[in-house]
Amino acid sequence: AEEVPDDHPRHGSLVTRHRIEEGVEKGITSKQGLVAQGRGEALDYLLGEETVPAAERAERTAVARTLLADHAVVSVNGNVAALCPQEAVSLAEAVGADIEVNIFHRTRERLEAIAEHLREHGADEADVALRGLEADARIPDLSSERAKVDRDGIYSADVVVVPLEDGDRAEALDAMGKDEIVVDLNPLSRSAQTATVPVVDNVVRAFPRMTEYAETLASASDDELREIVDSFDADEALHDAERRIREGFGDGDTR
Ligand code: PTJ
Repeated sequence: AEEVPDDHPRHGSLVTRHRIEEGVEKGITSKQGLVAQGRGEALDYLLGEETVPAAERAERTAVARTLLADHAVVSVNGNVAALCPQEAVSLAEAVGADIEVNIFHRTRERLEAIAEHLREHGADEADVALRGLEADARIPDLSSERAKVDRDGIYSADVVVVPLEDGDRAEALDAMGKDEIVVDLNPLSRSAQTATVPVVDNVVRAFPRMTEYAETLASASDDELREIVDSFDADEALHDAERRIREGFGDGDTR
């Protein structure tokens, strides 16, 4: 990839963009993934490209909920695999979750390319089950290809971490009674609105921070974890994030 100068004012955003481009070239990311990335970038710009306090609270809560889970799965699509494969593996390992490749624009080649990319980024050495290739179960009442899941993975999980989700699957997983941790820069998206814990942050910042929380909360008791989960207010977190985005346009507050 082209070099991005370290002192470029939009360094982070350009590096991320290159990763997505490379993802498309390697057959990991779908072309629609480029469009999703553009939408995400615009929102991230308005958020100041930083983890806002509401997202920090959500990330800590998300980790507490995941540590309490019987069976948690981190769902990985073509964008997440290109942007932060290693960070996805580290998070799954830190919270004791599986990783499942689950994609909207589904082809066998892309599923395998993503799985291989994850293996190259630590999924092999880590104590993490890599799922999604069996596709021996279906999420009920969901017509998209994302309905195809592993019986021992997303199908039987009680908590699913879903970054860059599409709204239909978020609603279908919710209807199955699962708790969903959605990482999405758009607080108005149906997936963020459906989430048990909506994390309005860029996945490249959210995953490493969640892994840090997993380390600090590793010794917490179940009661302490439950207290964190119970005191979280999803609507408030969404409102706070939305307010930050409005402030990004400069109406009212000066930043
Ligand atoms: O790999 P596939 O086939 O599963 O396809 C993945 C995409 C992302 C293309 C597919 O799920 C899709 O079309 O998603 P949407 O409906 O475009 O939704 C993506 C959401 O993620 C939007 O609300 C974006 O603002 C948001 N988003 C984009 N990039 C990031 C992000 N959120 C967090 N971190 C990002 N880096």
